[in-house]
Amino acid sequence: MDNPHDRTAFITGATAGFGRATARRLIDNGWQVIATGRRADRLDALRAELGDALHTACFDIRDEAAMRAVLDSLPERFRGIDLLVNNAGLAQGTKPAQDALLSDWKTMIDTNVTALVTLTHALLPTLIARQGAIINISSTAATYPYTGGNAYGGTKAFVSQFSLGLRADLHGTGVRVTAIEPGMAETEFTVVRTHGDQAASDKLYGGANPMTADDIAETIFWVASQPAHLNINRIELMPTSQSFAGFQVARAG
Ligand code: NDP
Ligand code: 8X3
Repeated sequence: MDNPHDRTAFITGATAGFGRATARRLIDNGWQVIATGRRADRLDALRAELGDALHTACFDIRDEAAMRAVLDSLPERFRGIDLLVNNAGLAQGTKPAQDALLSDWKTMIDTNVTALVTLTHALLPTLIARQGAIINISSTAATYPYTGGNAYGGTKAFVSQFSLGLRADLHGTGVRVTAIEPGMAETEFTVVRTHGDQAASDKLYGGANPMTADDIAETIFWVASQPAHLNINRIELMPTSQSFAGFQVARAG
């Protein structure tokens, strides 16, 4: 965006990880931010840290009525949203499909897909009116399957393809859309994925020298800082320590 001053970003999932780091990065660079999440204490701490440029909204993003109430009650100063960062999301479970919990799959679909499209749909009129931008946080899991990735990868494939579909539909409106597809990054993501099992969480990314939340915030900030004539369609990024494996082969005998 040409002039970051007086620009407003709506960031979902700003109580931790990528979303919180992005709120800091944008406000440091003159933006106003609406920060959301379920943990009120985290939002209060962020407000105390970042001051008046931050507006907080505490709600479960799966709760459509709560989401709409938040949008309807935004202070006047925060109503002109120029950037939607659809970041709130999670993985739950690491087991193969046949051992996975259906409840985990439903939680991921409700959060990563249904809530994301609901919020996007609600904010499209504002974003079109302001020729704004949407940055959707997808994952390398959208493209590269791995054992235990099942429904999580499916939700992120949706996010990446939905981003491209939005690009097509918003053609000519001036609204830009980007999917950011990170690989392993150190946040609370793995603790959530393992349902709070710290030892199991440590094993997932332990010793891997993963990316940081600031790496992703920097990427989001870079995308949001491009001039209006330039749309970054998608960015895939990984730690240097992560790359690709071959196909599995189950051999007879
Ligand atoms: P964190 O667990 O650190 O942060 C997740 C954020 O999402 C939190 O602020 C959390 O807030 C919010 N959130 C989750 N569920 C809900 C909900 N039901 N309602 C409202 N907010 C919710 O993870 P990351 O920062 O790593 O994850 C951010 C995004 O990046 C996710 O979409 C994730 O899938 C994606 N991603 C992560 C990667 C990684 O390796 N870390 C790699 C690729 C993509 P609260 O709990 O307070 O509600
Ligand atoms: C998170 C990255 O590789 O753990 O989206 O699925 S991965």
